[in-house]
Amino acid sequence: MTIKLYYHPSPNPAKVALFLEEVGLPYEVVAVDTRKGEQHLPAFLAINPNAKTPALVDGEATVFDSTAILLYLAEKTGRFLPLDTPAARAEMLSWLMLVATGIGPYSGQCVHFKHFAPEPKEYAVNRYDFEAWRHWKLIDAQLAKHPYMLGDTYTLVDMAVWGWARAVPFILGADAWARLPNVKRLLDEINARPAGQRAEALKTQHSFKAEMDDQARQAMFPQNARLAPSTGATA
Ligand SMILES: N[C@@H](CCC(=O)N[C@@H](CS)C(=O)NCC(=O)O)C(=O)O
Repeated sequence: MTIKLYYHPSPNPAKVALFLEEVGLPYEVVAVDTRKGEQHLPAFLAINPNAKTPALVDGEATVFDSTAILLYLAEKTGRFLPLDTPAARAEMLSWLMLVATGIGPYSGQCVHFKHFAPEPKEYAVNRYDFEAWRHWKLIDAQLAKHPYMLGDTYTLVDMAVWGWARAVPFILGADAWARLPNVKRLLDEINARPAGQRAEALKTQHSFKAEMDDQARQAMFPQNARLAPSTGATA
């Protein structure tokens, strides 16, 4: 049975698309248009109760959360993992979780407050910009030591970084690459790989809503319903 990838052209689903393309496993893309609220449909919640993309169904196995999916696919295929030693595995898990719990959430909140939140937001922008930069500088320093996150070999951790690296100018600002040259190097290298190009092309093969209008804000920022209309956040 063909693997189904529940996908939106965003950082977390992109990581998984890249892995699938790298290993050449056949898969079918199921578009989940989060700006139309499709992540909240009962059929999707049965696959991912967290109402976020990506999720993956592989026969009897259902996996949600991009990091869980990367590990699932790496273990299933035996590909893009480091050496099977306690030390190498410990290093892999540490960096993979730093991307999952640091890069992803802080970059996501940085984007939210810079680009989508109503004023006043100076405190939040300052915190999340600071924390996003702090995490990205850790990744850049790691990539300054060797070509890939875990050394000389391209692994699932690099794919996890790639998913978010594509969005760095939107997260940190147009001039961010001058301060993150090693992240940029990895991004360019993966973008040039055939699998990177196929993963990137997925967004052009399915139609997704681009406007961040009332419907999109209600679907993606449901917390705003609790705010008074005068804040401007509910529109
Ligand atoms: N920890 C989750 C986060 C997933 C996530 O935030 N996905 C975003 C796209 S990158 C999404 O589906 N957002 C829609 C929403 O928040 O309603 C993962 O790594 O998969």
